[in-house]
Amino acid sequence: MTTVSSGAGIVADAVIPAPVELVPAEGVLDLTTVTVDAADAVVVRLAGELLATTGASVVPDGGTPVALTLDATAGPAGSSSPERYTLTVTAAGVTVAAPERAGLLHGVRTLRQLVNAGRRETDGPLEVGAVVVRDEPRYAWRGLSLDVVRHWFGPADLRAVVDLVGSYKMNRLHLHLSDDQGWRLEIPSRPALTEKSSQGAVSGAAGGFLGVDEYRELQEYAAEREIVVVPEIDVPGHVNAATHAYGELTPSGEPTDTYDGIEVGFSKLHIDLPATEPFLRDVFTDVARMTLGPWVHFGGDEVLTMQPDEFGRFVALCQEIVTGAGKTPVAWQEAAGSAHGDQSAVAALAGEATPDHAAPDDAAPDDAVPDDEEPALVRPGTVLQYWDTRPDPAPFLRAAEAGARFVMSPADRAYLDMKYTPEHPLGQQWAAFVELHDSYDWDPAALIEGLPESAIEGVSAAVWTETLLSRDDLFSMLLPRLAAVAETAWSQPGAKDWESFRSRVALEAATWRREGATYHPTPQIDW
Ligand code: TNX
Repeated sequence: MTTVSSGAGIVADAVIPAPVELVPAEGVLDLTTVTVDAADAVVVRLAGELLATTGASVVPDGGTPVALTLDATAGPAGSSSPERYTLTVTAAGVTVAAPERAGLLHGVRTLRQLVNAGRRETDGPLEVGAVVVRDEPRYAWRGLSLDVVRHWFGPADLRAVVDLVGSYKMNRLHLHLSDDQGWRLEIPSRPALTEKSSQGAVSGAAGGFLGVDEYRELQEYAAEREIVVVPEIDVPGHVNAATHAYGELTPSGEPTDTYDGIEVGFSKLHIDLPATEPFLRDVFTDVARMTLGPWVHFGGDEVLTMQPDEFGRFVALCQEIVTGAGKTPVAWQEAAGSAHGDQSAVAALAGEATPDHAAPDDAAPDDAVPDDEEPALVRPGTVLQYWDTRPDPAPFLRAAEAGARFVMSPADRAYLDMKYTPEHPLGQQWAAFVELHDSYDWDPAALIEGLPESAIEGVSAAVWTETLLSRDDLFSMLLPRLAAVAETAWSQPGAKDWESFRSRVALEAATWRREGATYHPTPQIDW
């Protein structure tokens, strides 16, 4: 990226994630009063809302013109990304050109950061230096995975998260909606899930759930901002909320007790019980029907006490149901057929780390490890979310060959529930301490040796909420690290620069302060 500071108070190097190309020019534009013009009324409204957060007055006409136009020739030379855009600021006005509405919003997001950077805290002038930005993302999937089970975050918090994610041009919000402690999405065909299992959370905290209408409204709110909600119902492990609601899912027929601890890996479904397949069909068919986006995540992680054969049957069945319901399946990396077979990897992870990831007593025997001849479990197009960087890469290469796509969430970089440092009051530490630089300085294409870059769909930060009780707790783990993961997902490796990022984060923090967003003041930044 070209980076220049052009004159008093006008900061060009202020954009997170770093754009492909940013060329400052002569002149300054006043944005105290703006008038947005676009063919699409929703785009006009959203652009107005975004620009109003800078302090600009948005008026129907007569303000500084901000013209948003669909234009297939926009973006960096040779770009074919549907999200590309060109932002042009001259002394006369602003234009954003993009082939699709996502690019129009991205251009306005960039403009907003440029205005905010010049303005710093509350008092600076509402102006921006002349500039041309041509930009496109490196990866199509740039997301945040959020656990709303261990602690419940309701619609207002989720809308705030959508806004935050969007401000860094991320476009997926993956919600972890079921686990041992609670069930967070109304399923019309299985009402007991939320009637009996939605009210708990970790350590007796209050639960909650999204009703059918709330779920639709949240997705619509996100979709307006070009963010797709990806729902996760986690099976065949992490299912105590389900077995509490429906005793027929357990071998004894008795419902399990509620659970409010933070251990993982102890609960599971049983493929051969007569109630299991109808349950999965009902749940995933309803979730697919209620979901606006193309993906449904069926979990598949940390099933520590299941034989590989049974696990493989679950993976096949879930993919069949989700695909049959018209959606693309997403699953944690275990669905590639490695970690569930190679219990040594999971047990090692557990043993070294914390008792919360305790090794199971009845882990599968070593001879359960699939050999190289075994066919991949995943279907072409299935998206695998990669989190544990330790297992043998062979099953992932096999999955890629079978047509699987990869979303990278390496726990030691992108798990934003990890403590920043040993002293950090919130978070866990089983994967690593993850300071800002750790979440910045990694390459998604270098994680799995031998994986072709073409198999990488993108990057997702993830935040698990065992220790996070409030929106402030959550935001203090997301900020500033979400900005680092967003840049890793959007920007080409050559456009990333840690020293530049440090100064851009410091500028961005003025916006967080002004908008009341809690962030962690890591000593790695000169705030
Ligand atoms: C692992 S990584 C989990 C979650 C926990 C998290 C805590 C993965 C797919 N599952 O169940 O909440 O660790 O950091």
